[in-house]
Amino acid sequence: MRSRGCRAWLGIIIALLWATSVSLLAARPGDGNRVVQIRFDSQEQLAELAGRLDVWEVDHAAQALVAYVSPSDAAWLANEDFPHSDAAHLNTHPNTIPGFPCYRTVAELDAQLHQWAIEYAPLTSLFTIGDSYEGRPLWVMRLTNPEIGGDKPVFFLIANIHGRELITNETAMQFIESLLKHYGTDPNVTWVLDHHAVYVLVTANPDGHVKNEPGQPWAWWRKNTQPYGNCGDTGYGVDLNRNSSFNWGGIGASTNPCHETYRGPSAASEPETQAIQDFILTRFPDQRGPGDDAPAPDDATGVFITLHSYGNLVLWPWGNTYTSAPNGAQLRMLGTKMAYYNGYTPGQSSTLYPTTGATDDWVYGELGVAAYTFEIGSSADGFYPSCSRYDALIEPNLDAIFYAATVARTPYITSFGPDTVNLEVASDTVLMGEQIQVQAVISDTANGNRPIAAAEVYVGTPPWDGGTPQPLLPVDGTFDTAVEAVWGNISTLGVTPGRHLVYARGRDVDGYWGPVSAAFVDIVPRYALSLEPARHTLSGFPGEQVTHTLGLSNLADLTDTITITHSPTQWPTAAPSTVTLMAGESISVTVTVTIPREATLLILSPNIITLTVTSAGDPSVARQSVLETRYFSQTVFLPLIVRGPKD
Ligand code: 0X9
Ligand code: ZN
Repeated sequence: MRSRGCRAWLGIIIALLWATSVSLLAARPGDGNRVVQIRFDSQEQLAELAGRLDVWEVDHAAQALVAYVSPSDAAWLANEDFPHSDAAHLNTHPNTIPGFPCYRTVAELDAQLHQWAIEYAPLTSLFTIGDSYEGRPLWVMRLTNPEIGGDKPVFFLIANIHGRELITNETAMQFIESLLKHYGTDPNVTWVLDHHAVYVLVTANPDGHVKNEPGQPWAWWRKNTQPYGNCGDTGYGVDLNRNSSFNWGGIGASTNPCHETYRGPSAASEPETQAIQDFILTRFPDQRGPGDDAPAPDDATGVFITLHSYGNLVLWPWGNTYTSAPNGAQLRMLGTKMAYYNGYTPGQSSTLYPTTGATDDWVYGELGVAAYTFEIGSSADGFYPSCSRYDALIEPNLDAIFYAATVARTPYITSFGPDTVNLEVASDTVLMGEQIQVQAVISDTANGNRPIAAAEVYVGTPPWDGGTPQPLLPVDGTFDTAVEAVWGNISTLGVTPGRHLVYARGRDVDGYWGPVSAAFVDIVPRYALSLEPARHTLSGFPGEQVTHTLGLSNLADLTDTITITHSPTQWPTAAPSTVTLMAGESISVTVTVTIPREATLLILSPNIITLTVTSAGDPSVARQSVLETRYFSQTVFLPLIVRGPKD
């Protein structure tokens, strides 16, 4: 574990030394800042612009970008002969945040997380992974069913690395809420939280978020708030998406503390970066060798997504080079799958513009974990989308994020496999040992339309826990197309009564199994009995016979012969030994106990027996009742005689 304190001090010292040398160059964003459109001629020019400016949009086809520039940036653009003009289509005078009630403040986000942590315990746990520069806790919520153990694959979602990207916090919150609200009722949410561990850091840059909260005049605050240079009131801070320690300090990151892409004085100089990196190191194994071209193995585990806005993009490493990452084809496959769900444009992040020190590059570069950036929303939405756009922006992302969570066990394999959709079991309840009719559609339409080759289903125990597969067959008789309707009559032999998940999945011709899709089924015992009451006490005088009367019912749809036994008895006891009941029939069972005459003399204990009724149809189906017989002794009334009128 790295020492945060030492690094912070080292960072400040370096910053002080360094700031004196660069302060004359420093742009000072503030009054006079403009949103401009800039034309570029080459990738090199794009990289140069993105390395210095706060780039909001890139239109590669038109070779133009939109950036937020300070007067000194504008002077530099003029000096460097970059044609630029005011970007008139952007609304630079929007309402205040109070006019945007759909965006919660950091305080409101934290309060909601705390409420969920209580309301949904033990499915949730909430903890801090460190503090921001200004001392705000970085809250991470863990969502998983703790009653199911084992090594759970990890999916980690973070949002709001950039303070002004307000829709990202809300997306993370809606994702949490959709899991909490649907656990136990939606079978897919249920299996994911049963078998995977989901972590969400809703506000990675709370100080930057708070800067945006007062509304007009907009802060457009992107960075954290740790000041390093002489940047005035508005231009300071470190771009946390340039501060990560993998390939830190190269292309697409500024050395100027007043620039919006300032990389910080050293790799992971910022407390937010350190907290996130340290936490991630505890959650994911290191699965990649040290070289830039060392791939993680195909069965590498874990998925990480960092939410940004805007651009309608799904991006993956590398960010610093156009060369594809060693797991490039695999990162592309999962990225393209997620883009299928949210409708965004998938691509390697450097194709937007080159960057170094981005969070996703660190997660993949350091550990080999599949890591992605989503840029939520279009240029018309900007950083403060109208609240009327809230649902439209968030909902498709919930599907994309949830997909990522479903493949977290082996994303580089599972994302290649087809999806199982419309899984249905013919009936929610199935008699134990009887077959379940299952049908589903296996679809490779989001995976390049490769033909489906197989499908299978598991009852109760999923594939990764050693469950037994049962085949599903193509409805049209042959597996040969990219979309196949499948069906099967599935055995439930050996599955215990109760509520279970049924897991189905498909495999394509290249041998990749896709993620499972689940449905609930209640296995009900074929034979069922009820015996009432569960406990019965009677008293009588020594020498008397007392009769316990119980209600016995055959709850099954079949005739059943029921054996009646009881545990050893001290006193003579008479009970029927078998009884045959028609389906649904009820009778009274009488158990007669004779109280010994000498009970008082010998001071006998009460006679307690356990009566057991057992189904002959299914000997595992049994019910019990405890019958207690007591006796009245002559001394029983004495206390009443010797007591005074009132105690
Ligand atoms: O520049 C950024 O940090 C991201 N865009 S944003 O508008 N949200 O600021 C894009 C980063 C792309 N690079 C990597 N993800 N590596
Ligand atoms: Zn961002």
